[in-house]
Amino acid sequence: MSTAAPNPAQNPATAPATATHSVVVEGDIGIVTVGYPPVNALSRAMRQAIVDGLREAQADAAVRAIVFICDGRTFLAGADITEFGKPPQAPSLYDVQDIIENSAKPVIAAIHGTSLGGGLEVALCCHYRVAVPSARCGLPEVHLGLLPGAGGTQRLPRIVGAAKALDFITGGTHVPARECLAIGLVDELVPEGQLRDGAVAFARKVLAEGRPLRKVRDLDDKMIAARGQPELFADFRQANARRFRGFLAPESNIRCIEAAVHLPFDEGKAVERKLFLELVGGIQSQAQRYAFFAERAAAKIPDVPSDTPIVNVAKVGIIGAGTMGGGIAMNFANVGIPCVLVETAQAALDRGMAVVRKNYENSARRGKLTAAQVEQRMALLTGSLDMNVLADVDLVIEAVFENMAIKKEIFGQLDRICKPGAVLATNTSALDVNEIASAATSRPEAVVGMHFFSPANVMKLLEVVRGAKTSHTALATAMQVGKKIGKVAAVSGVCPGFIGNRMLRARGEQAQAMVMEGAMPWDIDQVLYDFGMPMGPFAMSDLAGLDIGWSRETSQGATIREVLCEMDRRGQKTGAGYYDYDAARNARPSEVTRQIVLDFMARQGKVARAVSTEEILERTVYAMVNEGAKILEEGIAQRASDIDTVYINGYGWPVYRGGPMFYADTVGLPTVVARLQAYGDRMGAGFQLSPLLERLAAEGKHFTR
Ligand code: T1G
Repeated sequence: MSTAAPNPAQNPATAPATATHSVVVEGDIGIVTVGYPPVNALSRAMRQAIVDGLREAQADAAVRAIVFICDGRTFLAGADITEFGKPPQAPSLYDVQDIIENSAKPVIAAIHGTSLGGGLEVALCCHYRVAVPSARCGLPEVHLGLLPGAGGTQRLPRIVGAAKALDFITGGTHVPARECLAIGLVDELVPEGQLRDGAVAFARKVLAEGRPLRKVRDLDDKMIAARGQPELFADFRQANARRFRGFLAPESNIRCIEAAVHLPFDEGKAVERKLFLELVGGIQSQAQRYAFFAERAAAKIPDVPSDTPIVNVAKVGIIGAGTMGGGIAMNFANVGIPCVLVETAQAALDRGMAVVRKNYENSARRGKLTAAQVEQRMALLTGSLDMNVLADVDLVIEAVFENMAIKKEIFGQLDRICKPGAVLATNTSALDVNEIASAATSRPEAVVGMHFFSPANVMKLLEVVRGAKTSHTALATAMQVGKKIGKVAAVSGVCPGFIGNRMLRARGEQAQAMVMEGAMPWDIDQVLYDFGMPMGPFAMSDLAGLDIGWSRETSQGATIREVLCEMDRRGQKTGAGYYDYDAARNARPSEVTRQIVLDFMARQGKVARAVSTEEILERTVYAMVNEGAKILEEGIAQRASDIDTVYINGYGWPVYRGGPMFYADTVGLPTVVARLQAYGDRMGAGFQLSPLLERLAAEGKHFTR
């Protein structure tokens, strides 16, 4: 258990010291190649390498045009994020760009892998850009709580237009090369695997056709055109208000693009600089940069050697074709891995397959997939009622409903059917993985938890649950599979609710308790919504259905939830739960629920009191933090930043607050402890302050640094 998140900025050991450059002259073309593994981030060393390479080529009389290309698996992946917050060092990114843009010889950027952030901003200073079809370009700074601070907000709109730039920059997506060609960002696609030669041929064409030294900064046509559309920005703001809620960076990005439209280049760049500096020093960007590294750190398991053998997962089996099973299967079909779904009844299998097809067809209707891609994915999914079809799969994921006896029965069968070396995973969200593994008697080491979140084909998070006997191979395989299917995987030990649900329960207990003290469900939800959560616990319960695990036969009206269910107020699906819902499922506070709560309190002799917004926030969030600290000291989570990665990717925690543990550090652990102690008995009989939290607070330490 380490409290500190490994941050490369603080672990210079992870950052290689040097960057490389070379200049090769082929006829009258100078090829400048630079490298700074693993992703060619624009560190000081890399900036220097680019400057040295360019100067060398520019000084060579034989050279009439320059191809700028990167070594390794990608073009420049942007500024070196580990350098933020440190004193700037020369050459600056502006220096690099000036040498390129003001070159007397045309400079052609040759793009492969990803050209991102400052990397694309460097390419935008080149006079031309070519790419291989598999390349992607993007300005993802908004995901770091920033904006493209090296002229990207001024140059990109001049090429793609203001409207496209708004989507491109506030979306922060990695745009495929073909689309970049279509919007003019790339001038030509060269054959896959022939980037260098293709770029040299393009450079020769530029010389042969006497093409100009085209500076993007001088291209004003599209800016002038946009001046005639004042509604463009207002409409964009309105259309995206919900998506940008709580974030500071999107508005700053929009203001920069507005400046590009209305101001001369250098004045627009000054606006960009001012807004960039405001963001880079702010807590939101610090939180989002922390989340970036936390997500990458979560993939590392300190005691599992990096050369641990991994099972090559070429075929997957899924047991249960229900909502979870179907969603999980889609993840594998999406990356081309064949998947067989096993059910107990044909009707259930058909229903499950039909839901999967409907999901794909919905994506096709929204233009996310072609009809051919839908068929391609469906062709990878087969169904069976016979467990023996799992004899040749490399990985099985059991996704049946939460019943220990049934799961143990299944794992006993898998133990007999599956080939040696197969990984046996359970998607349980709460049951004891060690007990399930004990059923696979001959190979408990092959059992691991792979806890997906609903909808499993959409939610990013994968909690990989490490059992007491789980082997390094099974664990590392589950983590790698998670990355392959586009999930953010984090390791959890075995305990009720693992990391995420366990902390959620602590929050829920405080929420329920405060309802019995006078706060209404919608008061509590509003506080967490304003804090940045997509919805509060009561709205979430109404969405999931209040009758999960409830039955009229056993119901005793012992909780408000039971009373609501007895009245057939079971949530959105019945048009009423904690809230009342209109036909469009818009929620509004319910007088019925208010009366139920007041009656309930009266029956228990409780008197309602005013519960402040501050108390609601502190008791719910600090209870989670306290539980997170316990999870850390028990070794259930490897590091505090894993807990934050779980909450950001699986529970809608606003990334601009960095996660519960990072947030607690920003509030100050002494304050968290003092507030929890101040609430005293209100926290409930079972509430216990985490010794780790108390100790760190007393020592002036933090969870995440
Ligand atoms: N700076 C520093 N380290 C970086 C880095 C970066 N930009 N990008 C990646 N790394 C590290 C990462 O932490 C990991 O380290 C290793 O490289 C491999 O990364 C002025 C302000 C390029 C798509 O936002 O999106 O430019 O864990 O595991 O899955 O306007 O990395 O091994 O120790 O993610 O193959 C804008 C960020 C910066 C792109 C590759 N750029 N990177 O994905 O590998 S802000 C970005 C990525 C900027 C300018 C502004 C991805 C990738 P470690 P990885 P991957």
